[in-house]
Amino acid sequence: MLIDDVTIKVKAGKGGDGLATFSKVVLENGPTGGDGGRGGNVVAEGVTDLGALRQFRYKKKVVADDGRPGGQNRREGASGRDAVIKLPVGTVIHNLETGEQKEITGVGERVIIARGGRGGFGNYHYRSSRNTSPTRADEGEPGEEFDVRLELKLIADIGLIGYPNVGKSTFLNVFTGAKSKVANYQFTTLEPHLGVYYGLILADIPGLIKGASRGRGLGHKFLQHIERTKMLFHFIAADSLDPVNDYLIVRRELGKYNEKLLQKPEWIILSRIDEVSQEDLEKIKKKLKRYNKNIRTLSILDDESVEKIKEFLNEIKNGKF
Ligand SMILES: Nc1nc2c(ncn2[C@@H]2O[C@H](COP(=O)(O)OP(=O)(O)OP(=O)(O)O)[C@@H](O)[C@H]2O)c(=O)[nH]1
Ligand SMILES: [Mg+2]
Repeated sequence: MLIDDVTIKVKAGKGGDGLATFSKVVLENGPTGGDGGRGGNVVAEGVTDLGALRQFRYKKKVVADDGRPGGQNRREGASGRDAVIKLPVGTVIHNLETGEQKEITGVGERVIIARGGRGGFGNYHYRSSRNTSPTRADEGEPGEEFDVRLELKLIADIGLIGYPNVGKSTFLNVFTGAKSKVANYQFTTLEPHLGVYYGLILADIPGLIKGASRGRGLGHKFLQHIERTKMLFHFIAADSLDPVNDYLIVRRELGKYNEKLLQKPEWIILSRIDEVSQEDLEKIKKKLKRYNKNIRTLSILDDESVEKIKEFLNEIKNGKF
């Protein structure tokens, strides 16, 4: 199962303590205590592996190393090592203490989640003409420590949505060569899949049904993965008993999850048109047009209709819509 929402603790390293000491060389005897080293940060790094949050199934705490204390002869303590965690690109990092959000959007991109404490000054730092023998040295500062929620929201251009068993995964596989499971029953798809059509990223998600917002079917939590898509392809099976009702139900569920999803540009993909007569098809189109005029038809059994969808995808890729 795809893990796309986990809460963990992060703890950055404490800064090393400063040292208070004096030179043992005769006639010198000045302060020589060095500063402590910086505590390690907890750092996130973007990776392509969508399953990377799996590492937190059991491991719920990430701790960076503390800085080392300052040494004799003004030696600064070593910095603590950063703890680097790999997060899938698209992960939103919520600081549960401050509400602050950070985001990983690129592979290899690094973001500091929690900062290590500064090292304390040693007594060498405090020497002055008035006080040539300071005994003061500071403790290192504590590192930041709080809970973070790591929420993966896929980064895709087009989200494929609709009722179960309407051909969403088939579409993904035919046009992008992805391998999302296809079968003639509901809820074949249990977790999101990505596919790429010449640079255009498509996200296939599980089907929605009436009451999904109340947990029916597979619920609606996975809609987080289409929140950031630029547009939606809303699949309606032409051979459904009531295509308009299917459309309206899914729209209602989208709105219940997040009103903003209703404002995204949406195309209806009227699928499985080989299952109905031309006459019925025209009737369905006419009815659906009252709600959304952007309708494309598709039968994956018909090469011509597949070509037309390719042209459509090319137009989207070239920024026509
Ligand atoms: N006749 C016909 N069957 C199709 C077409 N497209 C898909 N199918 C079939 O419809 C069934 C459902 O396809 P899927 O791609 O698994 O549907 P889905 O929307 O991903 O379903 P869930 O993952 O359950 O939400 C499968 O048996 C497909 O082979 C089509 O254009 N014509
Ligand atoms: Mg599917």
